Amino acid sequence: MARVNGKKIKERYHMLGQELAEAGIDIDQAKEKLKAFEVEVPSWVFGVFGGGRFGDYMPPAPARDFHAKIRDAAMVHKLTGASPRVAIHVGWDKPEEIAFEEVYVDHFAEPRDYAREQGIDFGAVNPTLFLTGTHYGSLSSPLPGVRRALIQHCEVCCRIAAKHAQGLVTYWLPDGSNYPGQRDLWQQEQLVREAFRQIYDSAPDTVVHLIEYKLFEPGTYSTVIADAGAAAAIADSLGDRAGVLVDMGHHPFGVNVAQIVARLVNTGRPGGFHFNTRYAADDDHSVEPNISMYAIFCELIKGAVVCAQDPARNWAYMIDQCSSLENRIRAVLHSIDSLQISLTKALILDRYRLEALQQRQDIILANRVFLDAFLTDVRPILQMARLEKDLPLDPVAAYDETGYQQKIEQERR
Ligand code: PSV
Ligand code: MN
Repeated sequence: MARVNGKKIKERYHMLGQELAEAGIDIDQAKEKLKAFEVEVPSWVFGVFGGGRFGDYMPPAPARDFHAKIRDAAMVHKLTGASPRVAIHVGWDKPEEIAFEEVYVDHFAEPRDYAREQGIDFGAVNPTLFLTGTHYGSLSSPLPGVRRALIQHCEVCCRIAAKHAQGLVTYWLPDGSNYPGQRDLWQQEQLVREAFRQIYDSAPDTVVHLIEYKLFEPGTYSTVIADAGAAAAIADSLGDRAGVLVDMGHHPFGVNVAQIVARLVNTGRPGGFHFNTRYAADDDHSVEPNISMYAIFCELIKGAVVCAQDPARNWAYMIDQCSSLENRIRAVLHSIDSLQISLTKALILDRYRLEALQQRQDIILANRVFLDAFLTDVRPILQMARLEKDLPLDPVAAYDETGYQQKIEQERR
């Protein structure tokens, strides 16, 4: 965003407001909803990972311990005012503590307090089901000892979530197979269901469980929870406090994610969304304000699970991106900016007009009305919201001015 002063922003906001008022759209209402939007950032996006066949390149200054990840997440919130929670990955954030026993629960009190001192809190709790011993799978491992240990790990995570976070646990399983015949597919599914049953039944009843699906990884032939239907079937079998977690990157190309969202919202179950851009049929890239993101927000708004009047109805939102080449903090700030743009576009959609056209099966006009909002430059609304919240107008540019990057590059050499 170009540098503009407060007076200019107000003028632009006013002009856009007048234009949209003619279509019956209340720009102030859109702005207030936008201000209420919150998205979590994951601790792991700031941490040490990368490497592979191109060597060990990592963007400079990865956070090397849990506290550093928390400070990076707090910096993101300071600049955006929109990410007041950091999602944690038990066993990854503190690799020395995989947390198989009850005693670990209170080990998370100290970092939680540290997060609060930095101005943020803990969000979703992620068990780590893909570390040592899980090369044949996690909750469906053929090794009963591995299954037992990981079920206990999930149980501990549920207690951490209930006691030190928001009561939300999100699960991603690396379970699948590489060749036909390698595993009994029926048995794998059964084992996963039994494990979830045990975890759900033993969890404090304030805990909400979201099950994430992914087309592949690491299994290249089969994946136990490969799609929304598989995740939903498990969630349905558990109870009201279980739902599906959609990750934008986890679908084959061409899959209509907005439609999946519509279907899931319509079930009335809890849900969540991990944002990124699906370029690689995986979850690597920062969010861009593209048509898919806009269409997804349109469904979330229709279902009143984003910026809801009753925040308890909101789905759980998190950015999940890998940032293997780009500066991580900048990349996350860019994603939040992109999400806010997409959300704002969806907030100014002329729904009444669209519904009328849908009723009449007016294919082209309905599409044009849908695109009207998408093609509108909504940045005056976003800038006005930031101005009112005393936030930098461009979080990415503001980050570069903080000197934080230079500081961490020195400290984390
Ligand atoms: C693996 O694909 C993954 O990126 C999932 O999306 C999880 O949400 C994340 O890792 C953390 O386990
Ligand atoms: Mn994810």
